[in-house]
Amino acid sequence: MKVALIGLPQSGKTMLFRALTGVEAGREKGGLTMGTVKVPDARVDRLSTIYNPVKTTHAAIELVEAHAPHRSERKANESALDGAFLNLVKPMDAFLLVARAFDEEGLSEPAKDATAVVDEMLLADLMLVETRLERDSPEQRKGRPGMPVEEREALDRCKAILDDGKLLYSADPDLAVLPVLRTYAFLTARPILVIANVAEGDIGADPAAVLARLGLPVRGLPTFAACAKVEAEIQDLPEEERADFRAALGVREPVMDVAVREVYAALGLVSFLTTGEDECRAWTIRRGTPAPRAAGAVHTDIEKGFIRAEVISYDDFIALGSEAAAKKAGKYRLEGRDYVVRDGDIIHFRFNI
Ligand SMILES: Nc1nc2c(ncn2[C@@H]2O[C@H](COP(=O)(O)OP(=O)(O)O)[C@@H](O)[C@H]2O)c(=O)[nH]1
Ligand SMILES: [Mg+2]
Repeated sequence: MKVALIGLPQSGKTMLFRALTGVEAGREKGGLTMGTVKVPDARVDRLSTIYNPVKTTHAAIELVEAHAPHRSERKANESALDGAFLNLVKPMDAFLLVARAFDEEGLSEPAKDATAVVDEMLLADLMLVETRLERDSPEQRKGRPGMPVEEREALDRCKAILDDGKLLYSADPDLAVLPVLRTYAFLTARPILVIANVAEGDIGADPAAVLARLGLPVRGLPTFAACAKVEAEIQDLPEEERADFRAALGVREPVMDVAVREVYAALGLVSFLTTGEDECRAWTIRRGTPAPRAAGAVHTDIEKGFIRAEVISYDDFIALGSEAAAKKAGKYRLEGRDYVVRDGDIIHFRFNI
């Protein structure tokens, strides 16, 4: 999964990148800063203490900071999202929109800033739809065949939603993932989560009250508050000291946990687990993924040569204490190609190459 940090310049994207990845500077690639967010999962930690494997690997989300042009580099009336930026964020699965809210009372305008960015995204989508529909008009086609009917209908529906000022994903999440629309890579067809980057003084406060004071949420988008600076500083501490610091400062939940949970929820993601003496690991898949495709997350050879999945749910495994005990209790299942993998399944794939 790929998630992009977006937002106006100076909103705290780089600071939040540090807070979410724990690294000072990500890898630079084509105008993007890239890093990984470790998906917190107590189940992996617990399995690791049981199997004592050589390696323990959490699921990971790829995080990218997309540098929009700096405010001072933009001319008046110029879009906050230029063409280069739009192309860079096309491969993303979801967006974390950072809104600056850490200035003295009244100086930050997070609701206005977030709305401005979302409106730019909506406008970019609308322009794309209109261009494509225009090109498909009989006058422009001059006898050449038009686009397939279902594509045309999907685009008409997109146009109606965007004309109405609504985001594609919020208005119709099923339409947003239609295969005929995939090549368009509409920005608003992907979930947008807003993070209000609040001041230190707001850390311990009631989140609902803080958001209400800031005029958030906007456009019904899922929104949470975090202080990127403090969370980044906490990441610099040794792991065993972090919880105490968070408690002392009143941080209710690390921004990493909140962000990962929200991204998982928005994208319908679940994790399955693999165990062994070599490695205990969590893997991310979309809810509803059948066993062979889940195997493909581990290795394409396992998907190709898939025979069966040996499955124990994590809860059964922990309750019964061992694989042998789970087998004896009938909680060890052999599943075929049609089996839909569930969150927390511990799986051994049987395959031949
Ligand atoms: N007080 C405070 N300052 C912050 C916070 N987050 C970012 N900043 C400062 O705001 C400026 C812009 O932050 P940066 O992360 O570079 O923003 P970006 O342009 O969106 O990547 C920097 O000087 C940061 O130190 C925060 O939570 N609190
Ligand atoms: Mg930055």
